[in-house]
Amino acid sequence: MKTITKYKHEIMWWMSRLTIMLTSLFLSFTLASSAYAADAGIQMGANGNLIFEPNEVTVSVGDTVTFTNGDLPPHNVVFLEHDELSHSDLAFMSGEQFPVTFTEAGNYEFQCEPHAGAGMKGVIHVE
Ligand SMILES: [Cu+2]
Repeated sequence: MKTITKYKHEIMWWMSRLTIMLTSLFLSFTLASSAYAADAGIQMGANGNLIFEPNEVTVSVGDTVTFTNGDLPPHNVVFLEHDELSHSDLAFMSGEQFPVTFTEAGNYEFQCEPHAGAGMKGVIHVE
């Protein structure tokens, strides 16, 4: 009888440990996703149109804007007068991402080279 009681205590101990571990795991995911949400995302070729969606965003210095390849590839992102931020390599796969981090305030105009003529352009304001 005594051994069963001891066993129960051990199970309870492990279950409380498991609960704590799962809770902290859940919290770290929640915090990570909310930190990501503070930055911005732009889709390339959104909904089968040759556009950036949105084509104008405002972010803070230090923020990262992630370009995600959507429909009608290939697309790229070329910033006017900012080669260091550009991703001139074409993205062919839907879901491919180009993260771009802005360390200086300013207005950054960009375009998709194959589709600039179709109006696939945008601007990012960094404050
Ligand atoms: Cu394009």
